[in-house]
Amino acid sequence: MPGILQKKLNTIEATQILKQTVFVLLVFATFALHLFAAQMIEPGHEFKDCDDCPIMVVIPEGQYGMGGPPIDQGRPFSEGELRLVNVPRFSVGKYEITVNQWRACVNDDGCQEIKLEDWVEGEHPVANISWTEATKYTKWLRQKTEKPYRLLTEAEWEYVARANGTRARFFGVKKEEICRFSNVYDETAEEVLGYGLESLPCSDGFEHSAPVGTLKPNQFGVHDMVGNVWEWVEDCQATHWRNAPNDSSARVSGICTERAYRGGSWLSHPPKYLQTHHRYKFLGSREIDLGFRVALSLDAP
Ligand SMILES: [Ca+2]
Ligand SMILES: [Ca+2]
Repeated sequence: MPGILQKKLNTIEATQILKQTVFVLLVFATFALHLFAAQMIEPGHEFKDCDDCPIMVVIPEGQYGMGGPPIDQGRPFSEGELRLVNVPRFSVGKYEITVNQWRACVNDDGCQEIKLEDWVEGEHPVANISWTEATKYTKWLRQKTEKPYRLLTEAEWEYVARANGTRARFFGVKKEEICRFSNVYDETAEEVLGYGLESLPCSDGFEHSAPVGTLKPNQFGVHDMVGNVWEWVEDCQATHWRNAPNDSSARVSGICTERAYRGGSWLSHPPKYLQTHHRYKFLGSREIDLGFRVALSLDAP
């Protein structure tokens, strides 16, 4: 009997040790998961959801005055007052969507072939695509990743372009230095293309579009917000900010056959750099210097 009792005691002790070990492992795993999740949403964190997917950057939450301050040169009179916008933490494409990324969508029958200009290579931003076609890409990305990828809203776009800057025109960068961050209609472009447009007083080295990420990123680690190609965003046409959402969501009322686009291009010269002025195009329009990038909310299911 004492032997059987001892065996039972040993079994109970072993079971308790096993339970304690499992408990400690579970606590450790939970802590590690929380730590990993926290790092995933840390501003500046980069990730991508598949091999062909765009690299995303986590953008910090914040609040800013959307629109041009009265002191901004070239500020349109019709723009109205600055409006306070609250932006939750979200993620945005580090680069514009490239031709190679578009081709991945074409190969999966999610997007249609596009006409490429002679100078365009695989890592150049895709252009010559309409707003409707850009949203087919985001639909393909949603199906591929099972995550709600989408275009940026106009408020998100401006928040990322400013990257904590207070000025809207050039987003606080001196025009003599804009070529360090942006592929614009610069001295190189005027020298090679000779369109007779007023060029910006600097040289970025590209007369057409440039491979994405060639120039320096902004304070949020995002490239080519200003220049390279203009970028389609979600919002519908409206004449002023009044009644626009202040939570950085898109305005989807108004004239929705016209959609907003932002940011300037390799073909943009100073008068087109009035960044806060509303610009809209018919959603079926295609331009050789108009592309897009994508966004993904972090609180999305
Ligand atoms: Ca240029
Ligand atoms: Ca751009």
